[in-house]
Amino acid sequence: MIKAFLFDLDGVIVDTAIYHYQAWKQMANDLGFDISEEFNEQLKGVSRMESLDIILKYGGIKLSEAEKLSLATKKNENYLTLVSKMSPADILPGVSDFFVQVRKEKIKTALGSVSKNAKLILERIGMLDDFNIIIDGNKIAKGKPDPEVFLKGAEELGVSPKECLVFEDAVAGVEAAKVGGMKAIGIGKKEVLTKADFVVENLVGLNIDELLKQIA
Ligand code: B16
Ligand code: MG
Repeated sequence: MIKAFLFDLDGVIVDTAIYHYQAWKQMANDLGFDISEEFNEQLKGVSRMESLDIILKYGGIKLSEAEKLSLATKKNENYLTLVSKMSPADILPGVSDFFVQVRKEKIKTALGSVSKNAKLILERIGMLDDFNIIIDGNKIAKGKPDPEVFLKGAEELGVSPKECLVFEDAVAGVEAAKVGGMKAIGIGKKEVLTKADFVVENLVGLNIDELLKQIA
């Protein structure tokens, strides 16, 4: 029996991937190379420092830890400038209606994001109060596909992993949910999110009762 829904942030509630991409692209360009939007796909759900390592490897650049930290800080400043303009209008289609159902059905909710900026983004879009628990990059040591972020969410909500349903758009996120012993709804393409228990394009028109039947 599912008692709690655990939501990823980027790509499920809001689309911040485009801002992460713009800020990383700026950094890469400053270093003398470029990254494509396709390349950016593999950074979804991956932590800030891990993302930086992937980009630097791609650009064939080796740096000291101090230099890397300085680049990550600068990227984050640029990213924060971009997300500071976000508002409730940036909530992805179907999300608000879905949360009306979630409240009606009295399902517990947690946010499970590896972003250290998760709270700030929820504040910008006016959804801070929609989650009983927020697990973000400041509370975890390991990023997805490690299940830590979702297991902590379940623990703080007082439910077992098998009572949780995770909503994820990233391959690494679906993997994290499954490794944690949870069911996962993939948001995106079936061909990409192959390990999800059920895949939907987005949350538009999604009915909770029907969804739970699909994964029973
Ligand atoms: P920050 P999620 C993730 O959020 C993003 O998908 C990923 O691209 C980003 O690198 C990561 O957060 C860290 O974000 O730099 O803000 O700490 O998908 O887990 O909600
Ligand atoms: Mg995501």
